[in-house]
Amino acid sequence: ESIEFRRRTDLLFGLMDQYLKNDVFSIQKSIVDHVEYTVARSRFRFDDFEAYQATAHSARDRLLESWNDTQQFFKDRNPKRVYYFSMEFLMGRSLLNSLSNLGIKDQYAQALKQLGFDLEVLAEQEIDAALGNGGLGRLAACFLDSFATLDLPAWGYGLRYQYGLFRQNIKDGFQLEQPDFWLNFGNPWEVERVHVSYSVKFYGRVDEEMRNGRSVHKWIPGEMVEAVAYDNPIPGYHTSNTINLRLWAAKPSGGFDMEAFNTGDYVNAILNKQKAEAISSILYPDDRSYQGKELRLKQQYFFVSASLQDIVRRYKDSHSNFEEFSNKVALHLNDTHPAIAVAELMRMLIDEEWLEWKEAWNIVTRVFSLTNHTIISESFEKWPVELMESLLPRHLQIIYEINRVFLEEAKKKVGSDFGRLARLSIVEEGSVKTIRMGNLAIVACHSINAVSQMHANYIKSTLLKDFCSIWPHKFQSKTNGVTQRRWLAFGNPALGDVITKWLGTEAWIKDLDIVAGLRQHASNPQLHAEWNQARYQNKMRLAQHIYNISGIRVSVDAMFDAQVKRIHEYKRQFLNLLSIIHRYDCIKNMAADERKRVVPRVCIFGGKAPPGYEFAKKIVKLVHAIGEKVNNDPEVGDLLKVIFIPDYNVSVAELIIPACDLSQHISTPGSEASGTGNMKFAMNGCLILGTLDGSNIEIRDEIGQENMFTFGVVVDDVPRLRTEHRNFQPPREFQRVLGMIRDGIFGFKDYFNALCDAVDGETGDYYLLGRDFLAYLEAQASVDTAFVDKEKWTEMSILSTAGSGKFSSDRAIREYAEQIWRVEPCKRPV
Ligand code: CR6
Repeated sequence: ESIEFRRRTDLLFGLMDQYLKNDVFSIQKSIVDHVEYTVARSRFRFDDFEAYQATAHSARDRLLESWNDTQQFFKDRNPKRVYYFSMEFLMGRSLLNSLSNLGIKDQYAQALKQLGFDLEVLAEQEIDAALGNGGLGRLAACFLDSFATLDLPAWGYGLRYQYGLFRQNIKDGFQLEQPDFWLNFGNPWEVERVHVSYSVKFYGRVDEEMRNGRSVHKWIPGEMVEAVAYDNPIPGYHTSNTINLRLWAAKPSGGFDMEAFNTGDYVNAILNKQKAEAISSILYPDDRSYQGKELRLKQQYFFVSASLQDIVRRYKDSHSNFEEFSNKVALHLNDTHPAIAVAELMRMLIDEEWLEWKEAWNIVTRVFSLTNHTIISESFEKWPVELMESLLPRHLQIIYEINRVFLEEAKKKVGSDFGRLARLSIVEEGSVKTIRMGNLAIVACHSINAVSQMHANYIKSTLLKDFCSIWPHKFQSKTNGVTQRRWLAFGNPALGDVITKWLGTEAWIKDLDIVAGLRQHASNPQLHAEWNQARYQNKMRLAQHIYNISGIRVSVDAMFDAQVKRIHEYKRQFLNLLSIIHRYDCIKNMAADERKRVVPRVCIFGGKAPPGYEFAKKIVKLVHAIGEKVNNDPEVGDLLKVIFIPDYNVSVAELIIPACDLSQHISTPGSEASGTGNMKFAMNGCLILGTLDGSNIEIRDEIGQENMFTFGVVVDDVPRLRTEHRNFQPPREFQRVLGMIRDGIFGFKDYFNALCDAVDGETGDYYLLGRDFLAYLEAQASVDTAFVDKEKWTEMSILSTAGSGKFSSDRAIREYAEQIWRVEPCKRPV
C-alpha cells in the first residue's frame, strides 16, 4: 500500500505543472479552452457573452489556485480566524476586480485584444451579484476586499439568494419591480461544494430527560433542510492570499421525512420538499424596517446554523476540547440579523458538546461581537414568542434562560428600577410577547460598535442608553470605510493614474493615507490640467450613458450633481427636488441676460424605492415628472436637466461616482448612521453637499470645512424642533414650490399630495425639510459660486481626494482586527 501511495504521490507531483502561467499566450490558451470545454462553443466562433464566460472561468482557475493554497496555509498555521456573518453581501461584478487584484488585468486585456475582444466590453456582460440592499451589504463586500488585502484569516458567511435585490424598471416614470434572475446564465465566480453540507432543523418539540444526573434536552425537529456550501474566492490586492465567502443554498433534505412517501401522496410530498428551497430564494428588499415574516427568521437561522456547524467542525479538526475556542474563533454579527447565532452556539455547546451552561456562556460571550447600523429602534428585529416557540423551540428555552441570568445580574446594578429592567429585558411583554434580538445580541457580545462617531454618541444616549449605563466598556465606534481599489483605482483608472503620477507611487492602493501627499500639489496648474482631463473623460462616459438610456443630451460643461442612494424620506431626495423646482422657477422668471449667469446643472438621481414604500415610489415618479417638464422646456435648455438613472446598483455606481462634480448627502441629522456613498464620492474628487449627519462630520473634519458644503440644523436641536413644528411658519419659497406641485405644474395633480402633506400638513414635517430649506438654498448658491471659479473648484476637488485616507475600509478593518477581534495577518508566502 505504501509503495502504491508513493507511486501516486510521485505521479501527482509530476502532474503538478506548477501554477497556471500568466503570459499572454497561456491566458489565450486557457480562455479558448474554456470556450470549448466549459462553454461548449466552437473556438472559432463565440460571441461577447461566451467570451466573457470563458474569460471568467479562466480567471477563476487562477483564483482557485490561490484560494486552495491560502486555505491550506491557514489550516497549517491555525491562527485565530474571524468569521463575518452577514445577511447581505452586495458584491457587484467580479471580472475586472479579480483580474486587477491578481495583477493580471493588462495581460488579459492584451490576450483578448489579439483574439478580437475588448476586455472592458466583456466586463459589461457580467450581471451584478446584488445580494444586498444598500450600504450595509456593500460595506460587507468592501470589508471582504480589505480582509483579503490585509492578509487576515477571515471568512464571510451568508446566504446564496436565488434572486438578488429586485431590478428597477421604469414605466411612464413609475417604478416597476422585476425579479433579479442573476443565476440564470450560471455564475462562474462560485464553486458548489456538494460535499460540504449540513442539516438544519426547524419546528418540532423538545424532550427532556435525565442522564447521569444531568437534565438533557433533545430537540426532535419537525422539518429538516440541507444547507449546501457555495464558495466565492475573494482575492486580495498584491498579495497571494485569497479568502473565502461561503454562501449557503437550501436544498431538500434527503433521508428525512421518508414517511411522507408512504402516505400515497407522492406529488405533495415532492412539492413540500421544494418548499425547502424557498429559504434561500429571496433577499428581503428593505434594510431599515423588519417585517416579522417567518421566512426571514428561517433564513437567519438557516445560514447561522450551517455556518456554526461548519466553524465548529473546522475547530474540532484540530482541537479535542473547547478550551481554545475563543482564542481561535471570533464571530462577528453584521447587524442583529444573525443574532440567533447566540442561542444556536449555546445550544450546540450544551446539547451536543455537553458543556455546562456556565462554560458555554463563557465561550459565547468571548467570541461574539456586533455592529449596529441603525439609529431607529424599529429596525431592531423582534420576533413573536409564539413564532419562535414553534420554529425554534429549544432556542426559546435557551433565550429565556439567558434572560433570567442576565436580569438577575442587572438587578444588582440597577436595583429595582423595574422600568429600566423591562427595557433591558430580552423579552418584551405586551399584547404580543416578543423576543428582542438586539437585546439578545447586546447581552452576549463583548463589543458592540457603531459605524461613525456621531452614530456612537447618538445611540449611547438614546437606543442603547440603558445598556450603556451598565456596560459602558462594551460600546465603541468604528467609522465605516470603502475599498479604494474598487471605488478609485479600478473604477476610475484615469484619475488613479494621475494620483499615482503625482504621488510618485502606487502604494496608495494599499495605504490610502498616502493620498494626503496630493495636498502639496493642490494648486499646481499642471496637476489641475491632468486632474480635470481625467474627470472630463469620466463625464463624457456618463453623458453617453445618459443619452443611451434617455435620449437626452447633457452638456459635460454643466455641473454634474448627483444624489444616488436608496430612496427614503430621511435621505430627503424630496428636499433636493424642491430646490430643483425652485431653480427652475427662478430661471423661468429671469430676463434673458440674467440667465447667462446661471450655472448649468445636470441633476442626477438614482436609487431603488422599497417596493412597499409608497412615499419613496412617489419620489421616483416626481423626479420623472419634473424631468419631463424641465428637460423639454426650450427656455431652460442646458441650464437645467433632471435625469433619473434606473436600476442603481454597484456597476451603475462605478459609472456615476467618478463623473460627478457634486454629490448630495442631505439626511436629517440623527438619521443616517454613517453613509458610505459620501466616502466614495469624496475619494474621487467630487465635492460633498451635506448635512451634519453620520460620517459627513468626519469627512468635513478630514478634508476641511472649506472644501465641502454643509448646511442645516444640528442633531441636538432636532428633537426640540420636531416638537415645535406648530409654531413654525415655513418660508415663502418653500410654500411656493409645494404650491407648484399641488397645482399640477408637473402633471399628476393629486398624486403628489401625500408628499406635500408630509412636509406641510398636520403631521408636522418630521424630517424638517421646511426648517432646512433656506439654509439649503444658500448652500446651493455657494456651490454655484464656487463652481464658476474653476481653479478654486479643482483645488477643492484635489483636497477632497487628499483628505479621504481615513475612509478606506483597510483602516476600518485594521481597527476591528486589533481592537475587537484580536486577529492578526497570516500572509501566505509567494
Ligand atoms: N441603510 C445605514 O443606514 C450605513 C450603512 C452601513 C445602514 C447607513 O447609514 O452607512 O448601514 N443601515 O453601515 C442599515 O442597513 C440597517 C444602511 O445601509
